[in-house]
Amino acid sequence: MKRYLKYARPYRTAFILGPVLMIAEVIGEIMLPKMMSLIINNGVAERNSGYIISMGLAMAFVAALMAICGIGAAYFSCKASVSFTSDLRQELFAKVQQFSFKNIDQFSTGSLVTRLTNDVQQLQMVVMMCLRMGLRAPGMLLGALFMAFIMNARLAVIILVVIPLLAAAIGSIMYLAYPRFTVMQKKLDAMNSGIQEALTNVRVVKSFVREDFEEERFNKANTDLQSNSLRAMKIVMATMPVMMLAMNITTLAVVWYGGNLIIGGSMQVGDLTAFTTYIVQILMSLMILSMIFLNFARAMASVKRIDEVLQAEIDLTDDKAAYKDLEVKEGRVEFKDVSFSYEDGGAAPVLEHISFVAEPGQVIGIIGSTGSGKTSLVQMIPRLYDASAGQVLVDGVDVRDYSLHHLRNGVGMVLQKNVLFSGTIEENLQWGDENATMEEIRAAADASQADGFVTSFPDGYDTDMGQGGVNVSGGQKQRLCIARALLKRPKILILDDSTSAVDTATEAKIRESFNTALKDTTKFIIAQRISSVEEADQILVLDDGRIVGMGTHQELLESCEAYQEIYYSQREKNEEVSA
Ligand code: DCP
Ligand code: MG
Repeated sequence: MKRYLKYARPYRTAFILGPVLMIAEVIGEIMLPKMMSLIINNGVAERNSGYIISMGLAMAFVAALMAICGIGAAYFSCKASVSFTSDLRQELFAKVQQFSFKNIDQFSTGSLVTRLTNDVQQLQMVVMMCLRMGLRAPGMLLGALFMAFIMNARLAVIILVVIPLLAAAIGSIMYLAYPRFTVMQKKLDAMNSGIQEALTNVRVVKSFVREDFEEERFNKANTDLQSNSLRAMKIVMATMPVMMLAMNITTLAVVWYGGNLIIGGSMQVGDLTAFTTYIVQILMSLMILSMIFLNFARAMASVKRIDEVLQAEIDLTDDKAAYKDLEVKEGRVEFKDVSFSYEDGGAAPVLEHISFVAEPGQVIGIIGSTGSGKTSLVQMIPRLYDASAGQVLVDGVDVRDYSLHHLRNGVGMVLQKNVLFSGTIEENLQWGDENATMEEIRAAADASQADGFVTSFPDGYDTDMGQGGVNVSGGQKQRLCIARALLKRPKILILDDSTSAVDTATEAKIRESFNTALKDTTKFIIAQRISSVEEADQILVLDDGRIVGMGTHQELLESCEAYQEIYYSQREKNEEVSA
């Protein structure tokens, strides 16, 4: 709870004013029935019209004050809760942005979306409710109880019997509701994840004609959420009628007993009217309290989920970096007996005993069958993941000793599964360098063989990209992604299968321009085709997480069996094609 005070602090005025004004309203609410009983007893019964008018005016004044305080209280409570949760959401978003790849693997995107929206919303609702009702309900309860006892202690005893019964009922309702709300939020997660996946990949769904399947899957998640919501709501629903029943029975008992007292002459009529109002107020405040508790139970389930995000330990930070100001200058990369696995101490390592050196300006080709660990290997250079054992050095310094900012600025990476963002092509390329001039942008696009097709578009660099870059071809998208990485002018450039959708002739041109435009940059090129890495200064051949061959194309052809296999299988295919 303490953690959340931080978000409340900037809005403390609203947080205090809301409940304070509310208390003023409650005092008025308690005074009114008493004033009413005075009118009946002293004005109506005594036929004193002067008294009725003056007391009536006083009541109107109190009512007007109450209205003003009520509006103020509602405004400040609303402002406090909305601002509070908006800050919280901002902080959550910032936290998720800091997440390492490993953290992201742990939460599903759908779950994160639910946590940042629905769960925060639940919390906002309960904060608002607490501010508006949290003091009002107990205040009214105590005030009305006090007044009732002053008026007629014997009659008030009836209430004392009802309260513990109701309290027990509310307690058990909360006890039952909390776990059900927790399950409900989980189901909401599942449904959101389903929507997320199906919508982002709607094209794949369509191409496999899996709409019915997806609909069925969604239907399942949706009905699951429906039944679990009903299960939770059923309990909430029960609260209201139970409270109403208690209220009616108590009122009945009071009127019956109080009526007898009036007939016996030991109570005035006006007192009984006031008394029944107090009874209603007491039971109402109990009802409101039970609602608050219920929503509290629900919000607690949400707070726990929000907490999981806020408390998630970011396993990849630069807190312990020894050289925070160091920037990547040369681009020399060295792996020293590096092993890696995605789960700590879990399954068999994905990479084992990797050692090699890439000198500045060199081209390093990486080749190997799918799943051999190529992507995993290069991801350790910009610290998207950390090595489980051994060291990755850039310019002779452990990557963990750089600040993440400087390290990643020095490394340009085109991910295997890359996307463009909504916005123009120019804006997308400016991700690499937000201050890039048009000439620089064109130069980068030229090097990645993108300038040609971009200028052929009617809007050129102002062409709007669909989300994820859907309105360009796969090969065009890859070339734009390369241009974006080039604009960073990185010391180390990593292309993870980034030209797989580009024809060999264009790919050769891209490689050629690298030799002139990026002479000093160390380039890692992951590829499936031998032709993509043939001219590399050094080729690493990966197999099942181990380096099974290292050297130039010629050396490997002579010595490395795995490389020969790939080479001859691809040559045969090429011959088949040309034949
Ligand atoms: N792996 C994993 N968790 C991830 C990513 C991968 O457990 N988040 C596993 C799957 C593979 C192994 O790691 O068995 C190596 O995966 P890579 O992505 O490194 O493999 P490649 O990049 O070599 O494969 P491809 O050529 O298909 O891109
Ligand atoms: Mg890969």
